[in-house]
Formats: sequence, C-alpha cells, structure tokens
Amino acid sequence: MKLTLVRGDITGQHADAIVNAANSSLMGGGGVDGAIHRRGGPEILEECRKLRAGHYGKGLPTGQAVATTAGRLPAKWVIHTVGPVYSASEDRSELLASCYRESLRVADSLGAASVAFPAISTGIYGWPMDDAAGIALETVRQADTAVEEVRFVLFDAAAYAVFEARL
Ligand code: AR6
Repeated sequence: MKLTLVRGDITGQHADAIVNAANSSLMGGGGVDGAIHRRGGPEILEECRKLRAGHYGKGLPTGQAVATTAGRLPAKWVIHTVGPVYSASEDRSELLASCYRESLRVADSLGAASVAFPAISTGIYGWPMDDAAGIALETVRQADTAVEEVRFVLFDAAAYAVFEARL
C-alpha cells in the first residue's frame, strides 16, 4: 500500500473515497464534517437521513464506519466514521484505531482503491496530534486491505509536520 501525506483541505481531494470525521447523529457538524456537507451538497445529508431511518436508527456508534455518495465532491464515496472524544483518564485508542480499520473495510466492500483520511478526533474531539498520528499510521500500515493508496490530508503545517515525523 502506498501511504502519502498531503497538506490541505480534504474536500478538494480526488480519491475514490474521502473519510468524514463525523458524529453519531450523521447529521453534520463543524470541522471536516461541516466542510464535507457544505461542499458536497445536500445529497450526502439525504443519504445520511436514510441511514438514520433504517439500520442506524440510534446513530452510528463510535469506531464504526458507513458510506454514502460523495455528492459534488471529487470522489465516489464519503465514508463516515465517528472518532472517540479524547479522554485523559480513559484509554480510547482502540476506538480511534477502529475508525481507520472499519473505514478501510468499508472501502474494500465498495472496491475503492484510494482513500483520503483526515486526522480523526484531533479537532473538536481534542485528541493530541502526535498520539493520534501514531495510532492512525500504525493502524493503516497493519490493516488487511485491498486499498492501494491511503492519503492523510492534514489541514495545517503543524499537523503535517507531526505526521511526517511519525512516518
Ligand atoms: N480538511 C482536512 N482537515 C480538516 C478540515 C478540512 N476541511 N477541517 C478541519 N480539519 P474535526 P473531530 C482538521 O474537528 O476532532 C464535527 O463537528 C482539523 O484541524 O473535523 O473528529 C463532527 O460533526 C483536525 O486536525 O473532527 C463531530 O461532532 C482534524 O481535521 C466532531 O466535529 C479533525 O477535526 C468530530 O471531531
């Protein structure tokens, strides 16, 4: 698998699948989630609503992933995953690792060859970047997947530098 780092906005990435750092409601939010729905258009939310009306009536559990259309984004699918909120007193690393693993599993089920990830949980959910980068890179490297290219899209220079050092 080819692992690459890019600095920028994930909504401009050309990839088969773009991963959204969503919340359980699947109804949108700030950060990556807000940007994806804004730029991707209403079709994404429409599919999210259908998911909530069906299999995910109680919402998407933390650590799991589900796909929708990518709407107007330059991708075929958006894979929504829910990262854990960072806790200093409880180790939630396994849930963060699960986001990456489950997203790649969904990507495999779709036949996606390239996947772009944001640094899940490192924004509003407060996970320290260095620790999150270690979990992200390690989990993706060890994943049993047919995905050929995984791209981490880091929003700012500081996040990019942390991922680069870890890589
Ligand atoms: N492209 C790439 N990275 C971005 C972008 C972007 N357009 N925007 C922010 N980042 P966050 P979380 C970076 O907060 O911590 C939402 O309200 C950001 O700097 O998007 O998992 C959801 O609905 C940070 O490093 O996701 C949830 O309620 C990283 O992406 C909650 O936020 C993730 O930040 C999820 O919080």
